[in-house]
Amino acid sequence: MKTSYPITSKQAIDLENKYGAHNYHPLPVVLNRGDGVYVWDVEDKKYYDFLSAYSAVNQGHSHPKIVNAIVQQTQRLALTSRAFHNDMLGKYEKFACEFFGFDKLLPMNTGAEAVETALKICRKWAYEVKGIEENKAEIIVCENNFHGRTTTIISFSNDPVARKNFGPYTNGFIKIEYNNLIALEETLKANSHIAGFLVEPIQGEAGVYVPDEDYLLKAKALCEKYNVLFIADEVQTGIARTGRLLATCGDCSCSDKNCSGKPDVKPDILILGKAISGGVYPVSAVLANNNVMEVIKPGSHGSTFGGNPVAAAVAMAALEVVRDQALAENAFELGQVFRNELNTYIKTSKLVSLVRGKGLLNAIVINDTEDSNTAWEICLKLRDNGLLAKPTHGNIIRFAPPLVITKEQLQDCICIIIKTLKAFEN
Ligand code: IF1
Repeated sequence: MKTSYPITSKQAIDLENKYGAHNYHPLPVVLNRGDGVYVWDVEDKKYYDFLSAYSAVNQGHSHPKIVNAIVQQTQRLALTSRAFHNDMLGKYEKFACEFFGFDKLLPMNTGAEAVETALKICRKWAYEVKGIEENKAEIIVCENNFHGRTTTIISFSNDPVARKNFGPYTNGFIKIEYNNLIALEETLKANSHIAGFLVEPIQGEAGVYVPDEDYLLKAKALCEKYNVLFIADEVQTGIARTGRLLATCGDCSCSDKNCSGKPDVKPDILILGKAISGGVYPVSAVLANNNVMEVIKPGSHGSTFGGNPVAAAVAMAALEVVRDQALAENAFELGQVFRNELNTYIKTSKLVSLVRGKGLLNAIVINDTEDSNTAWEICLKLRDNGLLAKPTHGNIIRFAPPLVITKEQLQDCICIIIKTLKAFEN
């Protein structure tokens, strides 16, 4: 059967409805082309992409350097499995370790796999290095977390839709309030079996919830005090999205010429996904220093596709783009422009109660109940006006454009957003 026939939006949506599992509720728009900050639908209407595939396309759609890397490498050698060496993996591991300041990298494919990998490493470290009695290790996680969709990860989610009827669940997790250092210390003090603390530097799915300024730093200090691994899930916040190379980075080179570019709050285990590939291919990674990563031995973990030569080539190109195009600095500066302009509008608005975020990971909160569909209605109007964004919960809209966006393009987008919001004021 021919698969390259032209198709209307309606036909494409009908096909997905009939033949696809109904695990999503997408905005009704059917895309078939992308370039930089823009995407086009099948009727050739052009949009600004303000989701960036949940921050996977930080480098912009079809970045020529990344596309070139995937094409060249795929033509030469695509997959060997880890039963044999390939000539790209070691180069990539060295590049990424130096880029982020760690001793070792373990390559996987998706964010959830990388989170699972981090949890396994953490438990193994607890038994073999910290000396916790076997099968007794506990990992502290936060309420309203989002770390992926596997059985173990949803076991410690408190989203009823993500969890319900997928039990029995995996044991060994203790949930505490996010951004609450007292709860963290009390839990660490009360329990001698704690192996690690898994945290998102900013909670994305929870609605771009930014913790207090010193939260991560103090949480890391508490982990050190109690000999517990600090595990940062930077799948969404990492790779320049929040105006730093990592959201756990302290000083950015944009504001301080002497900035080392190294994270201030250095995680014991760093989890990366999404934009480490520039969105052209699933690539994820777990980074740690030798004292932690050396618990992993042949046979204890792996993946058919993890560390394949295409992933290695793509990830190196994607990270080079972040560095060479100064995407962290651009996200830092334009993020401030975005929040300033929206704050000016919000002062006069009854509809929008606040804007929050860091760099170009931002969200507005609509003055309505969580189960309302106002945010959805606004996103449909934004679409009509040429900008694609997606609600998280009924009253929050996330705004996360590709980081290659220019100031002029951003100003244009701010106009679209404010014009659209004004139409909902009454
Ligand atoms: C979906 C949100 C974003 C993540 C963090 C691990 C993963 C994710 C911090 C897993 C994935 C996604 C997946 C996406 C929705 C989404 C999301 F709305 F849920 F919060 F990005 F904003 N850690 N996040 O954010 O990575 O296995 O998907 O590669 O459709 O489920 P994955």
